[in-house]
Amino acid sequence: MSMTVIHSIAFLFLTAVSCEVSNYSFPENFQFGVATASYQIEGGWNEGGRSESIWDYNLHQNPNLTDDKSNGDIACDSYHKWKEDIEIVKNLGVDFYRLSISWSRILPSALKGSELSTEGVIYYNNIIDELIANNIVPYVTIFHWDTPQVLEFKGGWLNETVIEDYIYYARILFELYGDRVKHWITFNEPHQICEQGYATAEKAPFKTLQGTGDYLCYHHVAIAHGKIYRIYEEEYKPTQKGQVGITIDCVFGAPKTDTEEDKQAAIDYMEFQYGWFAHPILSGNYPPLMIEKIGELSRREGFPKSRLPEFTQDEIKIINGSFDFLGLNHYTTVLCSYGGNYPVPSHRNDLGTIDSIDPSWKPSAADWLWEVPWGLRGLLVYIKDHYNNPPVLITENGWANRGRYIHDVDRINYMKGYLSEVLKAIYDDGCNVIGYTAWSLLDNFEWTYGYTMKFGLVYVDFESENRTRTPRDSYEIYKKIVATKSLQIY
Ligand code: GBH
Repeated sequence: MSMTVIHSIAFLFLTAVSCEVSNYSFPENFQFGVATASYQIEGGWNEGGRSESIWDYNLHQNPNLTDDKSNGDIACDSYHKWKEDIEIVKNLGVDFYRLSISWSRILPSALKGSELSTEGVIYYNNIIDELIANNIVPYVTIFHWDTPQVLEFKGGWLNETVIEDYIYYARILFELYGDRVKHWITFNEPHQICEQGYATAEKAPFKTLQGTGDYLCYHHVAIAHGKIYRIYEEEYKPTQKGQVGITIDCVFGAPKTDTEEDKQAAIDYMEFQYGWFAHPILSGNYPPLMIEKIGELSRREGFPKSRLPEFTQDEIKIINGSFDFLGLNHYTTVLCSYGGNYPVPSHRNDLGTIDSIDPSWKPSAADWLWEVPWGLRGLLVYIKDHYNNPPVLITENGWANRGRYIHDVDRINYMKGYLSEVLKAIYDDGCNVIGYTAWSLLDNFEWTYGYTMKFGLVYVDFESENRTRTPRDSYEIYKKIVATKSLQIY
């Protein structure tokens, strides 16, 4: 027997026995895709007149912000290798490619009214044309965390004038690319933009305004989202006929035990961690529980009014129902109970629960990611039950490891397990799930983990000047899943 045969048998065995997969097939119109984000893959940080984003600026100032003292100056070098990337997407056979656009590459001066960068415009134009020529539908995220630093100098998402700057930028994208791009995602993960960016300082711009800056940030993000949704609906949709959604991430919260107290803790968790973002868009305002609790705590802390801002009636009208599909990024689950010792004020203190994990859950290389496939089903059912079964597009899901790890059995098992739960949610629970996106196409700049954390279906050698790409086993397996719309691939 040759080595390759022995290897394939071992590989088959490992992937076949380790999890039970669903017998259902994905619906005919179910869409499969793969995702990346501009700062994480592009590099070319100052090419074609691009200005610094908050990530460039902060990491240039302080390399110690990342585990490996790295930054996205070169990353996967997709600024030069975009054609090769699209070839890899094409061979994967997916229906769509979710990419994001770098604001400061399109508008180096960023402010409303500022000039376009011709080279930046051409870069994305080429990508969009090449995708379409290869029968891959482009799904474009307008904002994936890379605020132009110019805007951050005036307060970033804490200053309401950013709403008009964002609208100016998004309109330009509709004008430039809307003839060919029919799927727009306004924001990626407002939770991380606002909580990690302005409260816990885990992401750029690394601010620590706990329990205030986070709420103000999302208030502006929600208004910007609602306004641009209505602008598209009125001015572009009649001719361009596309769809606009937002991507909200959620770590599912389940009760730690089946006591009434823990069950209530999990309900509070979901309202504060998901409802904070989803409720305004799906139901018109912040969850009543948040309004009440944060109002009460703010008064006790001596604030003259609630730290959670209030929407006007007009804003509520604009934001309520501002989606054609609901993007969902989901990776993991936690168990909830009351307690915890948090700074006052802070969002976590407002919530008042503590997260734990079940020791039987399989850990990934990332300290926040455990394999808990049933959590995805629980979350999909939660969304269906609380928000009238909206069309949900899973815009990210994936597994972290370290090193080259081409035979990534862990990632394959994770993907099959989570996709099985998607099938159960669709057929057994009646959830309206319209598609699934693997994060990520390539190993890339994983924010403060730098290049130490790998999410790619494709390994990238960051030591090589060429940033050589090598598909992992998970790439081949996902390809089969996509081609057969089934998990029974052996
Ligand atoms: C996504 O965010 C991003 O959209 C993407 O850019 C990124 O590369 C990918 O995931 C992989 O990380 O327990 O307080 O540490 C994932 C969002 C990040 C949400 C980690 C939960 C843990 C919070 N998740 N976070 S904490």
